[in-house]
Amino acid sequence: MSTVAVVPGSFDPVTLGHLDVIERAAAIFDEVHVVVVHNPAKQAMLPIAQRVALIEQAVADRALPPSIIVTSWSVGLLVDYCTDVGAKVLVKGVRSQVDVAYETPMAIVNRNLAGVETVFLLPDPAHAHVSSSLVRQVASLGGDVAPYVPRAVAEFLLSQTTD
Ligand code: COD
Repeated sequence: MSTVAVVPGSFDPVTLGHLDVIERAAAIFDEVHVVVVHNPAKQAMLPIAQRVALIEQAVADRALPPSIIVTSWSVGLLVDYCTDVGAKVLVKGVRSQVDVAYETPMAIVNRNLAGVETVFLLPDPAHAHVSSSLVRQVASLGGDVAPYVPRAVAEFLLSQTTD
């Protein structure tokens, strides 16, 4: 039986830390759905469709496996998406105790709601300090975000500031 996992996030924008988690999830599971979800607690920078397009481009540029599917979800619970695609596992990256504290209640609720387990992956130390909010801040102040994001994202953000 093939194993399906969902890697959810705001991905606003996708970073090298996210890509590392996506790539490692793809090495463990047969099929990985990268799902862009609106996080109401965060002020969005990019439209959802743009975030999906940038992840698709980053995955293609890295020649990551075709078993990675990139999409978005805005209707109801994330576990409803998991049930729809037959995913029994959510994959989250945890960089710190703050991430663990944020993710643990959601993991318990998602298991209670639909029997979906959450697998936590520790970050690659090279990217453990990277977050989308850091990238948004550096980009908005005109700094170089290339060390933190896939090439497609760096080029897109540069094009936005030079338009
Ligand atoms: N290295 C490793 N992992 C990282 C890194 C990095 N450098 N940066 C981020 N991550 C991880 C995060 O810890 C997170 O697991 C994931 O990547 C996505 O991060 P973000 O910042 O893009 O996305 P978030 O944290 O804003 O996304 C939160 C979700 C929208 C996924 C979350 O709120 C969620 O699961 N919502 C579900 C809504 C729902 O159904 N709720 C009811 C039941 S709980």
